[in-house]
Amino acid sequence: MNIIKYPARAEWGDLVKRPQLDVSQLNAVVAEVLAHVKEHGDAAVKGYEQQFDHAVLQDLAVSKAEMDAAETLVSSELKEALALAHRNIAKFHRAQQFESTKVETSRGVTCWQKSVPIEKVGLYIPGGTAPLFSTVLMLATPAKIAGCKEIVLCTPPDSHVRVNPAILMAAKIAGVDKIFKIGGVQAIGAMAYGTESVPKVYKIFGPGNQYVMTAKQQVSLHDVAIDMPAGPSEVCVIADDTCNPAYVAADLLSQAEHGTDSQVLLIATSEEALLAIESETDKQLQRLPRKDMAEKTLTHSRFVLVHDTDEAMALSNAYAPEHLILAVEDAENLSKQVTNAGSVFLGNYACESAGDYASGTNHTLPTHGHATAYSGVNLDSYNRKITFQHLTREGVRSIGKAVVCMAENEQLEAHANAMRIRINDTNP
Ligand code: HSO
Ligand code: ZN
Repeated sequence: MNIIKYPARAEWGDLVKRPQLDVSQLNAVVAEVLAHVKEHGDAAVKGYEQQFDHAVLQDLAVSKAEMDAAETLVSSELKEALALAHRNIAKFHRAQQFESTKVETSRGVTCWQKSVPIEKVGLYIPGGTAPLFSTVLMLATPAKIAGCKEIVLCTPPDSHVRVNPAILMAAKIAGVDKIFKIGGVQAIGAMAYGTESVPKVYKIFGPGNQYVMTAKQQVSLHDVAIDMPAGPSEVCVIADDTCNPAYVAADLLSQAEHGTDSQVLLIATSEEALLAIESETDKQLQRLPRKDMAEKTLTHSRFVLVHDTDEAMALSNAYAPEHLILAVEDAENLSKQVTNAGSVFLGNYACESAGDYASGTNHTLPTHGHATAYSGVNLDSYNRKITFQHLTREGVRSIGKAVVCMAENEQLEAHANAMRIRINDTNP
């Protein structure tokens, strides 16, 4: 890790920078796959599955028999853990329901909003080195609570045409309707355009590698909405001398094991704590099965020493981390200063893993500094707010003149007329 002591504010810009991914080469490859899926549907998808996942598929959909088999393949301990996580995620997201209120803005003019679920949503769950079945719960649970009518899930099969049973089990618990054995760019294309087997959806959610990210970006230009721009996962820990260095080290490593492009930033207000965390990190690293990956991540991680928690928080806000852990004495008080972060963990006991799996908050969060403007996935991500209004005759009297005046000044005579005809109507 790189230790940086008391950096001047002028150096912060470099400290909070993420590596810029050059996707320009990917763009052409991704565009070609997408175009092919758009034109040839299932046949193209099956071809790419053979090419990229070495899976020869007859049927793209996961069958009822495969769903039933998953039930027997997953241990009862894991099933119980999934059920607990699902309960908490459901409880937290159910509490996000929108209450509509009718507002009389002028006499006779009533306006209101209604939250209406997106009818068809697509969820992408990557395969890769760690099959993230927890992400199935994070994406499908709020979709179900919002009332999305069709929830489609795509995930890559292995070369034996099987999908990880824990992914299927999580999908079953969360109530996903249709699961397809499709990965990568072809999955994004299938959900964006629709094929003979895969329904077209209106919004695509979920993480993925650079190819998937690029595909989501491309389809979002014309065809479908996406949850958010995504990038490698990140954690920032602010630690003072009351922190437990072993806990902090464990948190940093839990992020580091995600992938070599993961971002790990420690901001400590005490040199003693920083050094203790560093040696704990080294110690715990040796025992990890994914040691090589975590070790690589740590080579580009930053351990920064600052003067106090105010300065630490200012630096964290400039970084806008996906996850922020406050391992400090008065975490609640310090948390009031958070302006940019995806999800915040308060105190020595709130580890990121709690939120990754089972506390109830969503783990699909903005990375790459997008926490400055984006929220993580939540119930609203699956809804649109449709506005409604009703005007009475009195309403026309209240705002009619203003509408006509503004329309005339914008030189939109037809707009003015639409109101004028109502104002002048003596026999409504
Ligand atoms: N930390 C990841 C989510 C995750 N961790 C899933 C383990 N499984 C992004 O928030
Ligand atoms: Zn994680």
